[in-house]
Amino acid sequence: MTPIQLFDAPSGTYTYILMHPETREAIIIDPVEEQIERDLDVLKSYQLTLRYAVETHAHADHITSAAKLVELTGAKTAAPADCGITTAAIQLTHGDTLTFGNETLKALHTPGHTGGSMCFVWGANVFTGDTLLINGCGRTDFQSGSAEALYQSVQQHLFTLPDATTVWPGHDYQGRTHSTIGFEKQNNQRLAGKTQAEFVAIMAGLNLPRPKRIDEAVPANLTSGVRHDAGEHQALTAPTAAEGYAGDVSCALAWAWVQSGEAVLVDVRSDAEREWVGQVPGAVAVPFKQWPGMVENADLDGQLKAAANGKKLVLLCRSGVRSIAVAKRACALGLDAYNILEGFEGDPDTHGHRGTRGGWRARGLPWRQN
Ligand SMILES: N[C@@H](CCC(=O)N[C@@H](CS)C(=O)NCC(=O)O)C(=O)O
Ligand SMILES: [Fe+2]
Repeated sequence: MTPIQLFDAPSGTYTYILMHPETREAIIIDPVEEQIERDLDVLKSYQLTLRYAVETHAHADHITSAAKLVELTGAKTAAPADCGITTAAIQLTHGDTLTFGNETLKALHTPGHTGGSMCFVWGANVFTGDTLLINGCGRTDFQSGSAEALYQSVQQHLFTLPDATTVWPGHDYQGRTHSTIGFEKQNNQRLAGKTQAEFVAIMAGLNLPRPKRIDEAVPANLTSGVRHDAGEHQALTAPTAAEGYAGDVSCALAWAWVQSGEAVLVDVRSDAEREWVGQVPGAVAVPFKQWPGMVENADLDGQLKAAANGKKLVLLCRSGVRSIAVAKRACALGLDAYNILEGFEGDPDTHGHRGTRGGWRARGLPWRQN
């Protein structure tokens, strides 16, 4: 059993197609938007029926073709449950399996490169995404990444696989294609023989540049590759200046900042609104009521400072009124606070179609209902 390994040169990304020869059922892992014609040709030439388009994580460097692939092939999207890919039909948790013909792909939750990242085991193969690369590993400096978590994921879930297991990485930037667990255990310069503290120090010293496409890629990948830059309000334009606070940002830019670890999203709606209308995964709740005295309130000040923890704040309410009041207060406290335009539901007076135009929810950004 060997996967078909395909390469996207501009992003250095590997895509894998796995098949069960008798039934011709197949799975694709980490497909790339620009390579959809190539991937459809491969599926056709091997007469494969695609069952699942699977992501190892919400990528920061390229856009997935998963949504388009499933539309064209009838497959289902599957993604790690903790990645916030709200459109994925199957939300994978640790130990879950996907079946194609008589074959099984098993998901391992391996946080570190991102909080939700997964690796997938297929017989004597492991698809390591950006958790373990050949003589390297994924960076841990954005998207809820953690060097400590990555070290533990590798030690607990990857270096415990048989030494002969073939490692198929999510990327390689130097032309290498695959490795083995035994070889990486012995030779990986970041991980072999390193203590957790040594590994954390190595990762802290990398100082890698931001991926060029991160602001465009992450929001799109959270909806399986459906772009958010098509609509008039959705472009990832720079914040616009505002009086009394740091500025106004679109929902898409706010989410891009949250995903890249630059900003914390604070939801200032009431507990009831969040519970009944819906909420944003990972948001910090700081309910704010517009009654006299509420703005200058030690409790509110403390919660805002704690939420920011040195990062930018992006403030969300229903339609963008309360969030401005709180942004002003946060900036008066010395924080770097932005208002999210249109809020969670959009403004019915501005757009006339409440819930269908404008607002976090209508724009397809991640949210969930209790
Ligand atoms: N230069 C690339 C970014 C490459 C990058 O940051 N790759 C991530 C994976 S999404 C990584 O973990 N790289 C590890 C490394 O370079 O050591 C771009 O702009 O897209
Ligand atoms: Fe990545």
